[in-house]
Amino acid sequence: MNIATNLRSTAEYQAMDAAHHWHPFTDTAALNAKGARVFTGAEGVWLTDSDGNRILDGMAGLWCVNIGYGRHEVAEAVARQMRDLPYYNTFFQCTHPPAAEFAEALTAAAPDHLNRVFFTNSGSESNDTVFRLARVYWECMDKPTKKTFISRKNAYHGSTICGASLGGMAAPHRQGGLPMQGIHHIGQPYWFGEGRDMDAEEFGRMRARELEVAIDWLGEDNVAAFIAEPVQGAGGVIIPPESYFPEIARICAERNILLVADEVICGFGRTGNWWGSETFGIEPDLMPIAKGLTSGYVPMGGVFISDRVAGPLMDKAGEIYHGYTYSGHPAACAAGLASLRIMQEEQLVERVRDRAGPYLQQRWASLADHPLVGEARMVGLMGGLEIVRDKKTMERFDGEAEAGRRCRDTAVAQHGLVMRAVGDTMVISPPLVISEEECDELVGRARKSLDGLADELTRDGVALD
Ligand code: PXG
Repeated sequence: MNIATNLRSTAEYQAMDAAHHWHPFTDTAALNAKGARVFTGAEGVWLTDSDGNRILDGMAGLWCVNIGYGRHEVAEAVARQMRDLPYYNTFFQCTHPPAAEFAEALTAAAPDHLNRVFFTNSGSESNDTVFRLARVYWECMDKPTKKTFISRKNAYHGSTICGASLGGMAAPHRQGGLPMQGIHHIGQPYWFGEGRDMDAEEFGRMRARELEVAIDWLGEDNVAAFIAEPVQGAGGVIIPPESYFPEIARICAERNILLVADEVICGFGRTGNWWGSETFGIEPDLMPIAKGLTSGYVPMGGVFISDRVAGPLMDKAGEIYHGYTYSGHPAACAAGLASLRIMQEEQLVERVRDRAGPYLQQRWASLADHPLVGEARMVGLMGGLEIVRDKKTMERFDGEAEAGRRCRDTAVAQHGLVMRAVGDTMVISPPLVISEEECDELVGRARKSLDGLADELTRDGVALD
């Protein structure tokens, strides 16, 4: 609680913000008409807003505060680093202790074949880096025509031009003439949304085989890589059927296509293993990371580079003309190291795998008996819940009912719970430190939010079944 440090009223912050702050992914006019929610402090899984409300953060910020809020070890590590060496670059054959130590510690925690890490400042920059490195790799392999990336519809890979183009969401592509050239999208393994008339495993194999069809169509000599989130996060916590990734891995290997696992959300314990790639049994050639890398305390991203890719790059590429002023920023590395140590010392990943994950999964699954819920799914500590109008037919509400948006708003305003709405899919991704009691709170509040949604829809004359 640090209300005391609030120097101004909620209304004053909202007014300043409305006048001068342009928000990401926001309808600015709509936001300014009502004013932003002002957050002032946080501890563990609990946020405090400027009116003194305590809100359970079911989203770990934006899928990132894996160690939870209020870990002073991180603040102290960053402060110490800022006093010793607040900045130096890692260009021009220079390094510094936090970059070297963090690179070593991270690659020790990564799968065995990933022994190098390039640092960025965000997940988007990580994916831009992947796009460039993969193409340079194929140039080194004397296959310079291998340039196209295959991605998936409804994927999220960031907001730079390349990241937004790799992403497969229709709305961002409608603005500003995206996607850029050289990217092809195939279908996603979203069984509840798109495959319920089929056996889930059969559907998973079918969607994976779209990759083979796309490679044939584009020509194997033109395809550089396939990129996928192990579990699509922003797309609605889409957990692929078990059949999906083995088939993807087979196709990438047979067709000589790099496999990129975008672990920006799934990395650092989210799926109950250190890496989503482990959960789904794949060995990516490049692995972008961010978010849980520093638990969001300081902005940072990175790309793990496999031995397969690093070898030819080192042997043949010479200088690769790619890097960011803040690649390996000392304060970010210090934050990352401190966060990683907390995860390791407190065995947070094992905790998610063995205790918190199974506990919340079972509690979350209990929501499936709610009249508005078509499916409640979860892996590790990331969950999705499908709101439906008719539980028997799984028919959804039409978009105008705005069921997801209403549920989210009710959750935060009436029941003190942050959930995300992806259309009519509610998603959660709480800090990995969430206790069993807090899991109960989360699910209890989610249920009340669903009840509130039902009342609101009835009141507004939306037909329920
Ligand atoms: N890849 C994945 C898989 C992501 O989830 C990015 C890349 C881009 O990271 P940066 O750090 O550039 O934002 C992300 C980010 C949402 C939401 O509403 C999700 C993200 C970002 C913002 C909002 O679910 N994921």
